[in-house]
Amino acid sequence: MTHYKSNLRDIKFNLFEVLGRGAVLGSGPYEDMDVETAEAVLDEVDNLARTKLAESFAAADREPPVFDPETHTAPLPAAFKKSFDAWMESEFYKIGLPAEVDGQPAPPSLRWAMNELILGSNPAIYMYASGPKFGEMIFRNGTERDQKIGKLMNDKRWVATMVLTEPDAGSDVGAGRTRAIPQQDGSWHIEGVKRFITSAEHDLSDQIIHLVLARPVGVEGVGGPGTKGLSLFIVPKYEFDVDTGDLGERNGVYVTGVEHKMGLKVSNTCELTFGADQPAKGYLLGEVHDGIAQMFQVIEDARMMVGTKAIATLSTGYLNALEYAKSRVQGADLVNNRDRTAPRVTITHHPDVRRSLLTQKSYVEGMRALVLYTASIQDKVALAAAGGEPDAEAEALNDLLLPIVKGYGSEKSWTLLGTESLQTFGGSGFLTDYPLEQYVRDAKIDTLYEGTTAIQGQDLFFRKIIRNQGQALGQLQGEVTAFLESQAGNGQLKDERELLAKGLEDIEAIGTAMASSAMAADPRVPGGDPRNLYKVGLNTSRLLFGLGDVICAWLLLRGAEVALDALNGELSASEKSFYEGKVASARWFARTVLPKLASERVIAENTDLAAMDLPEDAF
Ligand code: ST9
Ligand code: FAD
Repeated sequence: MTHYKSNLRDIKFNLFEVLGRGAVLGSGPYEDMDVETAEAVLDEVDNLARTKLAESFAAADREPPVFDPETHTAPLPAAFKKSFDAWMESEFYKIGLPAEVDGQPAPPSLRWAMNELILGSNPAIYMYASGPKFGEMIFRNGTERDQKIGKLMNDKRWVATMVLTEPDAGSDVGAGRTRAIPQQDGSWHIEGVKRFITSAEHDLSDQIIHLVLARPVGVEGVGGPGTKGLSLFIVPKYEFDVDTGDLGERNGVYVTGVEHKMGLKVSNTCELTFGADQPAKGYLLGEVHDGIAQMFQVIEDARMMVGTKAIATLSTGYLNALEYAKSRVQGADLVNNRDRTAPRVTITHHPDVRRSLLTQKSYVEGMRALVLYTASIQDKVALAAAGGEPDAEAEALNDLLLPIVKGYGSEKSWTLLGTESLQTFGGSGFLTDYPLEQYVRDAKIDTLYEGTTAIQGQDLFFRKIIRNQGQALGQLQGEVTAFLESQAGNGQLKDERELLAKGLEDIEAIGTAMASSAMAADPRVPGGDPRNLYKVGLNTSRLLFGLGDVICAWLLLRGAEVALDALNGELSASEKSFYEGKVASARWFARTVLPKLASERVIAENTDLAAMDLPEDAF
């Protein structure tokens, strides 16, 4: 028995019963991946995740890698390497990679369903194992040379990194100072120090490919200020032959420190120094200066990964809490609590524990539905691209959903893991005997990296709503409204649909208040004052969380409709319980989460500038 408790039944429910993924499997670009194969893949990955992958989760936390400054190395614990090898040897990491890099094409929805299982059981494995996925990105954007590199990254199982952050450039990536100096032979020398780089040193593969944002110097027309002046370079740990992958000289990029962290300790977070004692040779990706846009292809995938990781952790946190609650006997039933001789009961009998368990269950299921719904939109994007006619609407909807998956998913998961899942264990939750304390420590990072929650909120409002002129949001509103106007649930979800309608109205009002403030900040309009933009900034996280709540409620109710239908048929006892649980989650979420949006609306509509007017000394 390992720490990891998966919920494959709910994953399959979303994929096949709610989102109808059967329609995309087994045809077109996914001809070789039919429903039966996809289910078998999920079963096997689930089994692997619960056993070999999860086995080293705690051990690797207790004895994390140690950095040796003499050799610039930070080898990983043997137990973790065993888990990592089990994953790589299974070759499931190839699922979802295109055929061009020797992958096994599959719809993104299957890939993210599978990813939940790895990210829930041992998330660092996923990170070290994503080199081939980086290879896809290099292949997609590259010259012939780069395409060979992209393919080698899969064939040789090389590990890769994304290298943006510097000591003075975190959220503000455009403040980066790392330089790239052009060389006669067409390569570049990279100089500078990057910070917090995941997977930049380890002993899992003989090569590491760093994808580095740096500012070219001395070349006319490129290398200006901000993010737009950054270009993307492939910087290998070792020089190599692009045809054979044979390694050559050590390149001048060295890890000069590994951070001591609160959690996710087996994932090495490194300071990376370029060109200190010897040149760090780099190759411009695609031979075009388009660094930030190229890097965002990686970031988008990584933001989806972080949200999925967070939600996967909450899921196993909840299932561990549920198991504990079913066996922990403490106190008498509330209705007998004046009777000192009343029998003691398991804590699942206490209303407050039930409140907590249902809160965990409904958020987990709502957010899993959010991840897989977003992945199903990515299926649309991928299918349209494969057919040669990009689907701009689906792309914009995916863009809109990504900050919600990442920002809402990570904040809700990390908070609930602490306030509800760990809490269910009482004092035992604080001990290392149970996985909860590690889950809380490991999940906190999800609100920080790949853009903090504040950045996700701003991305949502300014880029995904305002810049998109509300089109993707309108598309989503249309879908929710269509559901509201349907007879979903055949009368059995009437109250919940009303709550959803009110929630939708409240979130629309929050968005409208923010849009009005944004307009009132325009100095070109009469009375326009740029300071009104602060009112928007005071509400971007509120909008992120509120919209997340509405989307999760909608998806949960869609699931409840499917479950109610299923409950009309002949079912085994366990299936009956499963579907009853689905209806209960949706009802609970609608009744306990959505009404809170009314107060969020009042706060948003009454936002003033008091917080911004307050002198710093008064804080
Ligand atoms: C990190 C890694 O934290 C942690 C875990 C690592 C684990 C690695 C392993 C797993 C990864 C697996 C990946 C596999 C690869 C998959 C590939 C797929 C095949 N969407 O608004 P502007 C672009 S890493 C798309 O003016 P500022 C766009 O080009 C560190 N693009 O921004 C835009 O131009 P335009 C993570 C976007 O004011 C341009 O940027 N660090 C988006 O200049 C400029 O935009 C962070 O995440 C978007 N949402 O800069 C930094 N947004 O407008 C967080 C921007 O013309 N900070 N672009 O289209 C931010 O995101 C800032 O808002 C900022 C601001 C840097 C963008
Ligand atoms: P800051 O940007 O200094 O932010 C500090 C606080 O201010 C935050 O609360 C933030 O939300 C807020 N804030 C900042 N700017 C604004 C704003 N404009 N509006 C509102 N609030 C704002 N980076 C990589 O390049 N590659 C990696 O592989 C990588 N892996 C990482 C792994 C770990 C374990 C960690 C801790 C970090 C990693 N990072 C990586 C860096 C990570 O992406 C950054 O830490 C993150 O983007 C935040 O930057 P920062 O830490 O400098 O915080």
